[in-house]
Amino acid sequence: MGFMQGKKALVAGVASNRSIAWGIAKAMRREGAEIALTYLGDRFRDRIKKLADELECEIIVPCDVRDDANIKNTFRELKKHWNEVDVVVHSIAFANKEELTGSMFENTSREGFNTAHEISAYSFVAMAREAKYMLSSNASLLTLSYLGAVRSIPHYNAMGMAKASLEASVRYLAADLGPEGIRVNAISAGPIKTLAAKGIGDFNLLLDYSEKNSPLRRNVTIDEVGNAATFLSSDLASGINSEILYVDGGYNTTGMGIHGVKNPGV
Ligand code: 0WD
Repeated sequence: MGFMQGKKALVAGVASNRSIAWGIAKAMRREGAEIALTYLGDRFRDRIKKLADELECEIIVPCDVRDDANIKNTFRELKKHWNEVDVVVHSIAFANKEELTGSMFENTSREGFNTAHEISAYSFVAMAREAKYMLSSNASLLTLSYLGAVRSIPHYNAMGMAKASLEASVRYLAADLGPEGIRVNAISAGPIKTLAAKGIGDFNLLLDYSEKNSPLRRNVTIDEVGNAATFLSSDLASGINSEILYVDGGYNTTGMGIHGVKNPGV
């Protein structure tokens, strides 16, 4: 019997079978959880339906987190199937591709800054607020961050600032919801080739550099992030709250890369 047996988990942010959210949904299902998925819009529906079938997941709800009514509707739909929800996973981020390149100083517009923060950080708070009335007494909320929140990473730009805000929101949500037994954590994942990651300038260089310089000398997989997310969202992690857990092979703890990059002209 898996250690998520009896848990009900809503996973938001599956865009393809390469998504980190997909790694998380698969791992939670393997450990016995029932899964519900949200998808961004009609364009994704058929793809998500196929993936949902693989997890015997019957609840798929459209949700564009830019719209409060969409978020409200997600939990209204969920309530038709489940009385309570034990786990909410937020694996969503967006920034304008044109601004995920070059320097942050020169290439961050007011609109681009706002968009990145609204979709990648505020949406976690908005989802937590709407989820609240359905959360079980020892529920867990989880979001996905990246090292760019706490270090400058070439081309990550406004997304780095949005991730800093997201990590702060983990701490504030944890403080607000902790008294009710609800835990709020983030996983800061190492770089993984997904649809969203392709939008980041020179992402292949970043992958190559972290593979060569992480203590494990390799990048992590969505399955490894999925396993860590499953642990964090389960009762095995009942004492872990307001934490940013790095799943990056130890890369964030290194002070100096020992291998160069293929093209050092970043
Ligand atoms: O290297 C990486 N891939 C890392 C990703 C390293 C560390 C963290 N992360 C984070 C991302 O910043 C994000 O928060 O993990 C989370 C998941 O990202 P992912 O799995 O890398 O990317 P992807 O498979 O593209 O899923 C992100 C999805 C969107 O995909 P697209 O490709 O359509 O942008 O976020 C969703 C969408 O499904 N999304 C939205 N969902 C609802 N409303 C919205 C929106 N407005 N915008 C994007």
